[in-house]
This record gives sequence, structure tokens and C-alpha cells, in this order.
Amino acid sequence: MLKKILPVAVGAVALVALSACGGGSSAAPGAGGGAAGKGAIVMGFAQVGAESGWRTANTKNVQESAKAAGIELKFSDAQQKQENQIKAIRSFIQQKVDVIAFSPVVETGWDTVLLEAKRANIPVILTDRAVDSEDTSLYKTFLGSDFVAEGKKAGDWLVKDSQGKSEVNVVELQGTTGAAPAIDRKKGFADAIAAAPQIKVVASQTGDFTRSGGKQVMEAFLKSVPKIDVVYAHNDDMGLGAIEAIEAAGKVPGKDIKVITVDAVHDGMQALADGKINYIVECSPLLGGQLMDLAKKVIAGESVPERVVTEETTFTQEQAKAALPSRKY
Ligand code: GYE
Repeated sequence: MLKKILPVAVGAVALVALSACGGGSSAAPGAGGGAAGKGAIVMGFAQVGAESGWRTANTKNVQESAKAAGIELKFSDAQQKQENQIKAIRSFIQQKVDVIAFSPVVETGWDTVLLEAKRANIPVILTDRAVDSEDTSLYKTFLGSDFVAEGKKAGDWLVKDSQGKSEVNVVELQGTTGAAPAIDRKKGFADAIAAAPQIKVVASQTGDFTRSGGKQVMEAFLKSVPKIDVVYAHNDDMGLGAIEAIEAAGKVPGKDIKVITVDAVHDGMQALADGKINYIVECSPLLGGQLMDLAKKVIAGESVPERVVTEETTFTQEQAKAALPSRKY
């Protein structure tokens, strides 16, 4: 089943196909301009899109980390469409990159293309988001956050904050339908609030992880849901969109309606410090350094852990004020 080879795709890469093992130490330290040297490892990276501040920070970090590691990065932006990611991965296979890293927009539907990579002997590293493939031999490792734990942290905070209250109505802004962080953050939150029967999720809908999506859905909720006490948004951007909707409706975010989000990107942290968000669960986008290390190991044939979990914290309004000046993203 040989696929047609795109002439454009091949030309540039044909010479680079086989590359150094040995931990990539062939790259000259600080090789100015950042261009990876000849014989450098070539990584194809299929990014989800540019839907959020988190994603932008993640892309920048991956690009900078590749440069620093002397790895040549072929970067593709799928604009949040699975079909585009599949196309990008197929193109990386045709170009015979040394390793493919990708952040799957949704969890399902990857087996065929991952099998194609496996047959072409190109190792795959999942970064940020997981796939639900039963065959775990289709990828080498999964580097990213524990999204269920993130949802749980958000719920735990609300349970504490709701002590002594008789009714707490939550509206939930879900991430992209079918995406691991949307599924898991919903679950972790639901598990945590089960401990407090007065907390109820009275409406839940996707805002696709974007600011405009969060705003639109919140506008609709404000019209249709009689009493909203709390917004739980699966990321900062949707929370920031919801804040715009709340203010436009003449209410005070952080007071009349409390806001809990996930990510802790700069704009979210600023809104937290300003009192418009009440609590943020951190999800770090700075995965690039670890990703490059894992790629070098995988290519050198060294064993890597099946799962690498990112370390993360949480922020209250006071903690956000203290952390903001030194935040990198
Ligand atoms: O939380 C959200 C982004 O997959 C962890 O994707 C990532 C999520 C992040 O759009 O802002």
C-alpha cells in the first residue's frame, strides 16, 4: 500500500532521513540562528491549532525547545480539525521524519494513521493529549497533564467554597467535544462535587476552548438559566469569554458569579489577580524540553516511561498576584 509521494515534500528531506543517535550530541551548542545541523534529528509536529493562549504558549515552547536541542522541526497547524492532523502525519511519514510528535485534537480515530507510522518504523510521541487506542504499541510514550486530576482540583476548591451554602448552581463550559482534556476535566470535576449534594451542574456545553466560544455559550446560559452561581470553564480563554458575557449582562464576575478555570496562562492569571476569576488550576504548556529529551531517547533506542505526567499547581487570587511578575507565559 504505497502512497503517492508528493515531490515537494520529498526533495527537502531526502538527505536527512537517517540521523545521529547518541543523544543528538552532534548539534553544536548554541548553533546560532538555531538551524539544526546536517544529520540532525527531524521531528514532525502536528499541533492542534491556535485556539487558546495555552496553545500559543505551547507552540512557542516546542519551537524554542527544538532549536535549543538541535532538532529540526517540521511544524503543522491543524486548525482544530482531525482530518488536517491526519494529513500532516501522513505527510511526515512520506517525508521519512525521524520521529512524529502530536497533540491529538480528539481522542478517537487514530489507529489507522498510527499503524501507518508504525509500519514505516517512525516512532510516535503523544504530547499534551491522549488517544484512546487500545493498541498502546502505536506510540512510544504520552507526555502531558493529568486532566482528571485538574478537574478534581477545580471541584475540590468549589466543595470547600460551598460549605454552609444550601444551593450552588454551576454552568460548565466544556472544551472541544471528544478532546481528552474536555472529557477528563468534566469527569474529575463531577467526581469531586459528588461530595457536596448542594452543588449542581445545571447546564454544560462546549465552547471549543476558545474565547469567542465561551462568550457565546455564556450569553445563552445567562438568558436560559434562572440562577447561576458559578462558571466552571475547562480553560482560561473560555472563562475570559464568559467574563465578557457576565459583564455585558450587568453582573460582576468573581462576585455575583464565581469563575473557576484551568490553564493559568497570562490573561487568566491577570483576571484572577484582578478578582474576576476566583480560582485557576494550572496546566503547563511548557512541554517542549521534555518532548525533545524523549525524542532523542526514543530515536537512540533507549527505553522511556509509557507515561510522563506534568507537574502542576493551583492559584488563588492572592497567589496569582504574587506569581504574575515571574510567569513565563
Ligand atoms: O487546556 C486548552 C487548549 O490540551 C491542555 O487545550 C490542552 C488544552 C488547554 O486549547 O487551553
